[in-house]
Parts: sequence; C-alpha cells; structure tokens
Amino acid sequence: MSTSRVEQYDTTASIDQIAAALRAMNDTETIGIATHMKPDGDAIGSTLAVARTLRSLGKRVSLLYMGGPPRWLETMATRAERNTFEEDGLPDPEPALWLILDTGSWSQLEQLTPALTGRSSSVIIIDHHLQGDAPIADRRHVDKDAAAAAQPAAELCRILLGLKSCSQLPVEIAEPLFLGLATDTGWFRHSNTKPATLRLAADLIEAGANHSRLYAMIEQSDTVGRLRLIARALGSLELFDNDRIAIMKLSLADFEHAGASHGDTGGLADMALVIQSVRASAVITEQAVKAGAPPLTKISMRSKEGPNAIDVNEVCNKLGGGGHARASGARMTLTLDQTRSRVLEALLT
Ligand SMILES: [Mn+2]
Repeated sequence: MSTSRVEQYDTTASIDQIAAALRAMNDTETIGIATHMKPDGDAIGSTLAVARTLRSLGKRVSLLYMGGPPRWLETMATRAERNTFEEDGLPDPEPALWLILDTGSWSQLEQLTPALTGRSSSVIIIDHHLQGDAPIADRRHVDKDAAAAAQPAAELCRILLGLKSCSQLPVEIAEPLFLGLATDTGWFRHSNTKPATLRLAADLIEAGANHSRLYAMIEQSDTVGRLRLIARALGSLELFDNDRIAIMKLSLADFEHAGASHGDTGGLADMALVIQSVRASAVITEQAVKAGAPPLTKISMRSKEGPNAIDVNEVCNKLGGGGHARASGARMTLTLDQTRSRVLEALLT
C-alpha cells in the first residue's frame, strides 16, 4: 500500500548545514543565486549579501534577477551584480547549485522554472514566507518567525566568514542585509519587528551600514510618475463594510497617464491603512499581457494589527496566492473589475 502526503514547506536544513554545503562547492563550479520576481529590498539585500560573502571566499557566483529590478539597484550593486534574466538570460555555464532566497514558490520563480525543475537535490532555499513549494528544494531553511530573509541570510554570512557576531561583517555585506531588514519591516514599524530584528539591525549599523543613506535611497527617490500614480490609485479608493475594507485599482491606462511603471506600485497597499477604520487594504493592478492572452491582475493586500486582525494570507489563499498574515498577494487571470469582485468576496467571507 502506498501513502502519499503533501510535503510541508518547512525547514529541512540548518544554516550550518547550508554553509557547509556552500563551502564544499568546488571553486570551478558556479553557484547560482536568485530570488523572487520583481525583487524588493529584502530579495536584493539578502542575495547581494550572500553573493558577496561567497565571492570573498573565492566561490564562483552568478546572481540573477527577474521581472525588473528596482531603480535603486544601480546604486547598491555593481554591473556584475545586476544580471537580469531579461538582458543576460540564464547563467552560462549552468550553475551546479542554485541558492534561492526570499521565496520558495514556483509562481515567483517563473522564468527559472525550467532550470530548477527536477533537480531539487541541487537547489537550496532560504526563506521566511509561510507558504512555498517544498518539492523545489530538498534543503530548505524556512524561518517563519524572521521578519526578513535577510535574518537567516545574515546568519549564513556570519557562519561562512567564521565571525562571532554580525557586527563584524564587512560593510558591503552588512549594508544590503540592513536594507532587507528595514524594507521588510517598513523601517521597523510593522508587527514583524521583533527583538531579534532590532538586535541584528544594531549589529549591522555597528558594522557600518549607513541607515540614513539607505533611507534616502529607498524612500526619498521617487519619480514624478510614481507620485502621479499614487494620486490615481487614491482617486480609485472604495470603502466597504463600514469603511473597514479599502480597495484601490490601477489599469494599464493609469500607468500610461501617470508616466509610471509597474515597479512604481510599492507601498501603495499600505496607504489606505492610514484611515482609522480600515482593517485591510487591497490594491489591484492590471498587468500587461501578450495579444490574445487572458487578462492578468496582481493583488497586493495589507492588514492592520489589533483585535480581530484580518489574516490576509488566509484571504489571499482563497485567491490562489499567499504570503504573510499582514502582507500578502495573489495573481488572477481576470479583468480588473472581476478581480475586484473576487477580492471583495474573499475579504468579506
Ligand atoms: Mn522578504
């Protein structure tokens, strides 16, 4: 009799074991490092830090970003650290090992799927999300209590470099890690900010991370187009359920009129949470598709801490997505208005 069960998306390898596996890599073999589509501060920060650590140990590393990196990446990373799938394609030669940080979901690894399929023994995941696809990698470190992937990534860098404390990390490794922590916690304001998050942040500042420079780089370098896009999103605001639920939507025409790109939507879902009565907020954006393809939308959802807080991970699970209890997302092959109905239904039931 055979029994089948779905493998849980949980930790199967310690950071020590992952460090040992990376150390054991032959110096002629390439370690591919990748993260989720449209990488954010944590995705970039944790991958850059680990790549720089491995390179400093003489390892051959190939970093790859997919789906359009943020514009500040040019400030953070050298050209060799800014390879994109769109411009550079998959690494050549093919990596002997893939290290994926800040995701473990097929849906977030789109263009990498052919390279990763059927080779779970040579894929390692370091993540902090509640959901993922366990079959991608045999060795997974999923720290669901970590505020950012940068937390386990910092531990990996520390162990690889044989340091006692993260305060001893070289500044070029400490700074991207700080960026990951800061951006995934909304600059240490969100509920995922724990004592361990702040202790690591303190260590990284001690190591030389310049937090005010990073803040200006990330939060004070918007384009006019982004501000015009925010205006259009706020103009679309609808409130439901006694003003507890906020929904905003952006069409492709909104992006065009604002002179904005899809990379300009970061933080939009947080904005409606400034309304006292709002408990959960969703932003739905129309995505560009090839001619003849079904419509595609992206949903970004946030919720506020407090009594009877809405678990937007559960809500997004109903829509085929997921993430965290306070920050989650999904994609749907529907029109904007169809998605709006489904989002509302999922939030109200
Ligand atoms: Mn993250």
